[in-house]
Amino acid sequence: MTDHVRCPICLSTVDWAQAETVTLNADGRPEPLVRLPGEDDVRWNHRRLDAYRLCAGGGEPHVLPGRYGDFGEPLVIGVVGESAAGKSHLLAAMLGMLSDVDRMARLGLVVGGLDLKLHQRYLKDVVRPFLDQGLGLAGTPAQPPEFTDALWIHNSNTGRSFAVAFFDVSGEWLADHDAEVPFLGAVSALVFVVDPTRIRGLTATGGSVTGDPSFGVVLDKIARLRGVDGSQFLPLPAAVVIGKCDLLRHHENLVDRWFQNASPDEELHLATVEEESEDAYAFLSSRDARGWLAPFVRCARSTLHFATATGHKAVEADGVQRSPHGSFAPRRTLKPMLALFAMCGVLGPTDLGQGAAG
Ligand SMILES: Nc1nc2c(ncn2[C@@H]2O[C@H](COP(=O)(O)OP(=O)(O)O)[C@@H](O)[C@H]2O)c(=O)[nH]1
Ligand SMILES: [Mg+2]
Ligand SMILES: [Zn+2]
Repeated sequence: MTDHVRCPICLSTVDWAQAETVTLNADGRPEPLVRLPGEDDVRWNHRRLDAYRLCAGGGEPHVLPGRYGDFGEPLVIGVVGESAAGKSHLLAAMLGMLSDVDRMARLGLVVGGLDLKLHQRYLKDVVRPFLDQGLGLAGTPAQPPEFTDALWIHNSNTGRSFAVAFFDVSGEWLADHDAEVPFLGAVSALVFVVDPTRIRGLTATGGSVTGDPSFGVVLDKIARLRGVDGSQFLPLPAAVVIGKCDLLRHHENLVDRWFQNASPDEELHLATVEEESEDAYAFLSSRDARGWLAPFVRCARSTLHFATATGHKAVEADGVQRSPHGSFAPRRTLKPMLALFAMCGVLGPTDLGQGAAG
């Protein structure tokens, strides 16, 4: 157990052993949860299933998942990109893949919810309607970043467990609240989502040639926060994902080859990450989209990927986005997350490429 855990909501350090155990009442307010005299482990553990830990670090008291600090320094993964880049759909697809017990087992991983209520609600309200019923996700409200989901991940090859929290940041919020994104001070790794529809000339004649402004905002802020604004590299792993690749396929050889003969098992095979990164780098450079390479250039360790969260364009009826085929079919969304896991130590170096052999 770590002594102190950095709260990603307010950035204060929480003395984990001392942090008060609470539950949330019907109004969402924290109420202390105390062990009754003589209460045995079975009952106490049961009552603690939905428990949180209180962070009294300043401002409104807020809570962290009950086991957030139980496994060493938690991993905080943020998803960055301008509004409508495809962050929420990509994250939902990634978390859907991480809930695939069989695939995870082939990597030696056991994955579960850290905050069980939040995890179940996210799967039920977001991931399943998206993957099973083909319902698009509503736009992320412009509000401070919140935990989208928090997972407990155990690697049975290394015997290590991790708490992993995911943050989905509203693009509008980031643009207007430059100074108010505290979770960046606690972030351990980032997923940068490149939206090809914003790159001039790729899917339409309009678009930008200078890159996604939110990338620069986040990179500069992290450089400041870490006190490394003078150095060349940021000590932060990053996966840069060229999303919405369904809109690019069939025109672009460098993209197509990653979707053509790739079986679902190939996604578990990390040995191709370097080659995919080279192709994605070559693709963006050759299409005057070097601006989107900023995270790759500035982060000390980074990978580049091609992915599609929906597999095809959604159709809109009565204000609701639906899949024309009844379900969305994400492709290559797991690999960027696995690459990040490898960079963060969740997957050991010996896990790289192991899935393909299983
Ligand atoms: N064609 C296509 N559209 C996508 C994909 N992912 C997201 N979109 C669309 O892009 C829009 C914005 O997606 P969203 O995830 O809400 O973006 P966010 O604001 O970055 O969270 C929505 O209309 C989605 O249907 C994809 O993989 N392919
Ligand atoms: Mg969103
Ligand atoms: Zn806090």
